Amino acid sequence: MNALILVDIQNDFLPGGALSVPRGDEVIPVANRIQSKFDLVVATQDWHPPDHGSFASNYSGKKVFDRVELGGLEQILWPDHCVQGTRGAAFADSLDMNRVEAIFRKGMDPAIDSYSGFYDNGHRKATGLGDYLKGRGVKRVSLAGLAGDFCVKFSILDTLDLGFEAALILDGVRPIDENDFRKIVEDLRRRGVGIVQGA
Ligand code: VGL
Ligand code: ZN
Repeated sequence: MNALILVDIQNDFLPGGALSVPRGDEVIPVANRIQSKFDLVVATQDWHPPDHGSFASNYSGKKVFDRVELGGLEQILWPDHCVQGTRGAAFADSLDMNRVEAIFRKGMDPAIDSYSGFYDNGHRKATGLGDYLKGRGVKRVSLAGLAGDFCVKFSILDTLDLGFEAALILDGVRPIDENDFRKIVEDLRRRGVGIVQGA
């Protein structure tokens, strides 16, 4: 079984969104086109309460991209994004969701962030995605979505930790920081991740 995970393809990560990823909209046609190549398609959804501890707005005297401690871990502060029930948290309008069999939400606990679709950043609680994929007999997991240097990166690292083969669909990903992402891709390649083109 080959699975595709569509990572956080949500309005707030698109141009014009609250935490926009440069050219983030360009992942959508790729995500739509490649789905037919997979036996199983799932999606992750960043889904924060308004009082989430990763939002700079919830601290006095802190601004976006400052760092604080959250859940015993270093936390980058973000603009308010993907707030539960808002349009920013919804999947991109043009993203084809018909073949998506399950959606795994993350980031609900105000006291810890969750970049990976599998676990929170402290690896304390699982979302259920790993067990779901194992239960479906998945061996190889391919990932596309946003943002390449955060949620896609940490989801791929957990994919490997859980013993799946992993592939990064390079043209189906956009990062917040291009320079960071180039290094991340090289690191993932060294760890055995397949770096592939979806197109
Ligand atoms: C993400 C920062 C904060 C992501 C989510 O989806 O990459 N990045 N929350
Ligand atoms: Zn978030």
